[in-house]
Amino acid sequence: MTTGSIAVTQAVVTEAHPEKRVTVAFLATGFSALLIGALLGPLQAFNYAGVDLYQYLPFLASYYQGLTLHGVLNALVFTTFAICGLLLYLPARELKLTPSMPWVWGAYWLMLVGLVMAGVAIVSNSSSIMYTFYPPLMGHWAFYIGLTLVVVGSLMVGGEVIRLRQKWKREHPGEATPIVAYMSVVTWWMWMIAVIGLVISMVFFLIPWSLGLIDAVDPQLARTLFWFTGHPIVYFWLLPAYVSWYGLMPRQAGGELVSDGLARLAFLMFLLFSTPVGFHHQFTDPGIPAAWKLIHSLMTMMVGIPSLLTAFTVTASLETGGRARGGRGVFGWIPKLPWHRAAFTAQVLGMISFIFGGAGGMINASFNLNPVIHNTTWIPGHFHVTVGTATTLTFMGITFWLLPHLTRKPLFSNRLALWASWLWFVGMMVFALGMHWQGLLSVPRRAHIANLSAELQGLYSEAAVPAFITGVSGAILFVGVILYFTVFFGTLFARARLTESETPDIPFTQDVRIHNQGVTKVLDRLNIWVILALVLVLFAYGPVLVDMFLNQMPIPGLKLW
Ligand code: HAS
Ligand code: CU
Repeated sequence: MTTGSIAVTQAVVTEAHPEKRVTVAFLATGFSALLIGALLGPLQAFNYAGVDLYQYLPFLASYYQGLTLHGVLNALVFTTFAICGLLLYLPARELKLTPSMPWVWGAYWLMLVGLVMAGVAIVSNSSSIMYTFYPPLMGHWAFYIGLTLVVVGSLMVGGEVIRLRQKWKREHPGEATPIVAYMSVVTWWMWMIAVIGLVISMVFFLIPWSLGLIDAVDPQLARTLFWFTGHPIVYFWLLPAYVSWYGLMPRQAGGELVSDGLARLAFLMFLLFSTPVGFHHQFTDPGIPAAWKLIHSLMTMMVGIPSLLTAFTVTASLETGGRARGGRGVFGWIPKLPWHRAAFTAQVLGMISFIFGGAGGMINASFNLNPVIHNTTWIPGHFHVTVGTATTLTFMGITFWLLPHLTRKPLFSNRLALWASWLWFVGMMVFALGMHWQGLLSVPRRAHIANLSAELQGLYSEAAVPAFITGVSGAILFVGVILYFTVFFGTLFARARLTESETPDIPFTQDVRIHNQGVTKVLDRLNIWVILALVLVLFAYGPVLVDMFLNQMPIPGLKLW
């Protein structure tokens, strides 16, 4: 093909679907953040093996600066940008509607400005306050404003997707929202409710405080507002993966979604129960009555249920694929699944990791078990098999078909992509083993233990075996990161073009019209469910927050680095 005709083909592609370009922008920015963040990860793993590599990196002033960069780029920036791409593109294409381009590009640029502001604040070592930014640790105002802009941009994207669904509903009376759009809209509504805590904290406390407009803030109140958003944010990271597991993966396995109703119900339960559970991060905080902590603990068990439903529905759906491909017997369908395709395998490995992430989560949420593992390395162990694998490996798997779909460029190498996926999975499982185990031996999280002072040497010698295991995982993950990004950028910058028939389609599992009746109709009345979700939040947080607002104990900021 000549360059001229390539340009023409591209023009046609982007004209028909201008949302492709903004999706690529969101993904490329998000994954670039992940590249930098993930390269810092092995340093943290080696730290827990007693090997201090920070001293060799002149551009990092401290372990805590590195940890802040790692957490913010991976958990906050990568996720939010990637989700804005995925949960804009997939529902828009399913509804066959084009988003308002100036609006979503506006959101992208706003988020990019925010990212640069927060990034400069961290890199200049003015905000080594980690991704939880608890006061009284005080960062630069650019850190708080930057992150707020990233959140505002995500809300703009979410608002646009909600608008698209309303438009679709008007044009299709009597039909239920198609499933991928349904799941996406529920996720965006959940996020809209979830961010209330963070926005209040930023606008009324952290930003004015960092600008010097107020002298002091109450750490307990700020922590509570943080976790108001900080728990549901983990479902904001998880649900886009679920969208793929329910809406796309059954088709990729060659099967079908076994229950549309259960899938919708699971998402609805996330809308209701994601937010009123934040105290499970604060079981050891003073100032929150034990009874309220217990209520949040019980609600957390409720929010485990939709994931259990998911484990059932998704496995059964994959089974239909394995059987359609000739699998027989109780387990004979498993080897028949398309394990040779990286786009499939990466996501199933993400699912498997989440079995362990979920089991650990239940332990964390238990009122009586939490004190054993709180603030130990168990917690990073937990969140690397949830957001670090279930979410991230699923997003990676999605890029293996989505990038070729969006850009009409061939995947750099399916073989390398498979290697990257397996190494990421094995590396994270080994990391989680080492970190959970060290946590049980009371090794603290967020501690520069490779650099203990002379009199503390040997303090954690009991944890030598899991410490070694953790170090090994750092090496495996390093190779996994390099391979994955070779595939990612190798695809993005490829010169070769796919023909129209070679370009992968979006593997929507359900392309049938669903009548809006019965249970589906009840589940589709989202306004009512959003109101109910708000009522639950008001019940679970109202009394405690009112008390905290009325009895604030503000203290000035600290800079400990
Ligand atoms: Fe968590 C701390 C409880 C899920 C992330 N969590 C964290 C932190 C992060 C995080 C980042 O209650 C640390 C925050 C910090 O820095 O302090 N978590 C839970 C519970 C769940 C849970 C009950 N967490 C997540 C998800 C995350 C995430 C999802 C990110 C994406 N977590 C806690 C608690 C704490 C906590 C406490 C605070 C602890 C403390 O003291 O600080 C549940 O949602 C989990 C439910 C999951 C399941 C598993 C279902 C399994 C599925 C896979 C099926 C497999 C298949 C494979 C289909 C019940 C769906 C088939 C295979 C074939 C071959 C076919
Ligand atoms: Cu949580």
